[in-house]
Amino acid sequence: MRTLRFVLGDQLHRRVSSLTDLDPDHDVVLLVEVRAEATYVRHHKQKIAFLFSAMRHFAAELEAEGVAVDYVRLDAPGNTGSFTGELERAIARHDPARIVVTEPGEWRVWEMMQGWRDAVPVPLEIRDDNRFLCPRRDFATWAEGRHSLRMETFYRGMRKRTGLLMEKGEPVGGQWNFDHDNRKKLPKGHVPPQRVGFPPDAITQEVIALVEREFPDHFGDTESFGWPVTRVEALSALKHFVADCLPTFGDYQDAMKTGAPFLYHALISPALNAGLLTAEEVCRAAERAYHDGAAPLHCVEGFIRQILGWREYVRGLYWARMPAYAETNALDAKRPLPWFYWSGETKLNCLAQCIGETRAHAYAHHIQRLMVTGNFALLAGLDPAQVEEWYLVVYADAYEWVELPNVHGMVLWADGGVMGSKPYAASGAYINRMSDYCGACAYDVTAKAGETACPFNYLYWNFLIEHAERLEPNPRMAMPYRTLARMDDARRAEIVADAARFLDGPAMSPEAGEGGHRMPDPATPSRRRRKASA
Ligand code: FAD
Ligand code: DLZ
Ligand code: SF4
Repeated sequence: MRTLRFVLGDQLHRRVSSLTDLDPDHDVVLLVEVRAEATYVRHHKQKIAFLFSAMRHFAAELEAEGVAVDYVRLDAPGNTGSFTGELERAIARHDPARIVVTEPGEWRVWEMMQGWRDAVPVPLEIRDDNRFLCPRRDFATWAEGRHSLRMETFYRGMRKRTGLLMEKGEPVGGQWNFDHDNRKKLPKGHVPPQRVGFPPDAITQEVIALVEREFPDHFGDTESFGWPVTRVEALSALKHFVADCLPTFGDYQDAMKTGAPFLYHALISPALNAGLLTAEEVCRAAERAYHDGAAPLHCVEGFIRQILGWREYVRGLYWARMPAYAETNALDAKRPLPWFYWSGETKLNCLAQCIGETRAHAYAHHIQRLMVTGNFALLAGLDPAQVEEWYLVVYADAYEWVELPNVHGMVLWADGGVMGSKPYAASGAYINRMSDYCGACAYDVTAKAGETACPFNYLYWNFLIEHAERLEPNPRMAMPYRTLARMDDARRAEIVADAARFLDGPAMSPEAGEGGHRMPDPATPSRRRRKASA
């Protein structure tokens, strides 16, 4: 019996559930490069190049094993440009008795797959994605009946379930969370480690040329491409991180430094999200470093929490709450995304730095995403759908299952508190404490009012004033609202006037400016992701 095994571009693991019972003598593995997936948002060029290269390498590895692979390139004659079209063509070519696929990461593809049940003439089996540590249904059971879903509670359950950093049923070191030991500012003159990159081989060079030719108007540059594109490279990236960065990871997890985009971060999210690594093996590698005395507990626990906690949690939350989750707008934010999010051309140096690095590397680390581009979007009241689309476009690791909860919930508080008990709003003081950006900025981070004051400062208080009805009763917001209550009417009026001047001024224009980056009209965002592109 011939089975057609359809592997999506972010499922590139030899033991992914759709391949576990692969019969090399009869089965065919299908991989397809399709225009619809590359353009449902205008992904960063490095993301498309990374994925196409990883897909081509994965196909070559399967073929080397003796597996029959049907690989459809983007420019292959007759390529219909969609998953559904390519599946139909492959059925006609191979006449399989059944189709096996692993559930997709994104809701819009899940909806598309449901349509396949009626559209294709052979039985279709959709299997659970075994690359995650918490199956969707287990998360759904945990989430049932809860309004707010706190990560910390979920994380402790996952520690018990996996035994990671556990000893006789108790957390190693007597504590679940060592966050108070983390998050230091980088000392002056500190030199971060040299990071290992993976220069493009012939396959990657070929896909970079393809991407530059086929998607010239997409965001981002390809010159600095250095992502691991095979499992061997991804394991080598993990090894480098564990040896050279994990022992310091926690300490400088939140620090930001001009010209040092990667610091002590793992740089594994594109590989992890595409299947080149599994969450389990990454967490076990970090745990082993602790037991071998190669990395301290606060760094190892901090790192494992990101993957076993945050990553599994956002994925569970996405599937438990979609599609309604994406539709809420608790703070009624409506302002269009300013053009500088694409061009990086802004006088706010922190934003210019983070956006510039994002364009160059398809990467920004967590605090840049949360406390710079995210914090600004929250304080400026940017439209959640436009901000979410931006985050889905710009990073090599972006897929809706992980982007949406982080942006909609954690950053914009558009879910009204399902994910976080309060918005992560901060003034310029936070950015100044955790980075060296302010020293080179046109604005004065210590000034509170007027044209030269750091916009984060008055936007922060303006945000609290604007959303007082909603946020003031929240006990976790009591401290800032007490400070606000001490401000007299004249000071409040000054804050509101400064914010209006800035938000209604030319700096916030959504229109493409002179010398901007080549991006098509931002006012007509590419097709919104939840619509199936069959
Ligand atoms: P490290 O900082 O070294 O962390 C290790 C790993 O932990 C990451 O590789 C990642 O797998 C996991 N992780 C850490 N934080 C999170 C989190 N909040 N959610 C899920 N996983 C996490 N991550 C994505 O993979 N794709 C996204 O599209 C994405 N969008 C984000 C948007 C916003 C607004 C924010 C605040 C965070 C987002 N993240 C996203 C999470 C996080 O920023 C990235 O996973 C991380 O920066 C990737 O770099 P790294 O591998 O060097 O991570
Ligand atoms: C992101 C992406 C891109 C750019 N291109 C392809 C592709 O050509 N073929 C493919 O199989 N997958 C691609 N992907 C990943 C899919 O978008 C991903 O599988 C779905 O979003 C589900 O997570
Ligand atoms: Fe950003 Fe304000 Fe610092 Fe400038 S002064 S870098 S705008 S936080």
